[in-house]
Amino acid sequence: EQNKSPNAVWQEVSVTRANREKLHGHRSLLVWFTGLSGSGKSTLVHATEQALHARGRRTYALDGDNVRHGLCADLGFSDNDRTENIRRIGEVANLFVDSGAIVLAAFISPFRADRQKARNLVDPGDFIEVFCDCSLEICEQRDVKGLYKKARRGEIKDFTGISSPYEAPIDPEVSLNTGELSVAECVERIMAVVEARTQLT
Ligand code: PPS
Repeated sequence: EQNKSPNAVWQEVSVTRANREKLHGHRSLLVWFTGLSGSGKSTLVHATEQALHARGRRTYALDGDNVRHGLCADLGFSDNDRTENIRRIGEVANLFVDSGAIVLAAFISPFRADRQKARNLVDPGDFIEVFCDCSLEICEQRDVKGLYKKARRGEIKDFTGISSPYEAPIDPEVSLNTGELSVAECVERIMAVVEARTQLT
């Protein structure tokens, strides 16, 4: 990315991420949920956030539909706009990680290279990719928002899985068959990985 503010100097901080993590009693982390529309990303983000919150963890959830009303309101669903969407979200998520929060991000994020860039923004080990692995058939059958029907009718162009690609993760930290597992089972698996990674040493 071209930096258009070459004269902006980096301001050193006096309260660090490590200070904040100590105050919170746990490490911060970025948990990145990826999958087709209707694969359960938002449901799992919110259920996991509740479980973490109940244990006294500092959390923050970033969700596709919400972010697209503000931070990314100027972006659509072309390949370039999706890349820019994920770039901005990665940067924002990184700031929240620095604030000491366990960040839960729910975005289709269909391109492997874009997810890799988000991963590279945080320290190694501070990124957990959760693949919400649900077949297109099941997502389309559920069609919670009626978007697949519209996409099939040609009323939405560039729709993921129909007229725009989805590149599945190759080696995600957590892979969940969300077409078969219950929400509780999924949350249990996510929590096991998240809780292990957020222990302060
Ligand atoms: S991306 O690809 O990561 O930039 O997408 P994201 O920001 O997660 O936004 C996905 C939600 O936008 C709605 N929507 C679409 N999805 C896919 N393709 C097209 N063309 C599209 N148009 C609108 C849809 O509600 C997605 O929400 P989820 O929660 O994934 O179903």
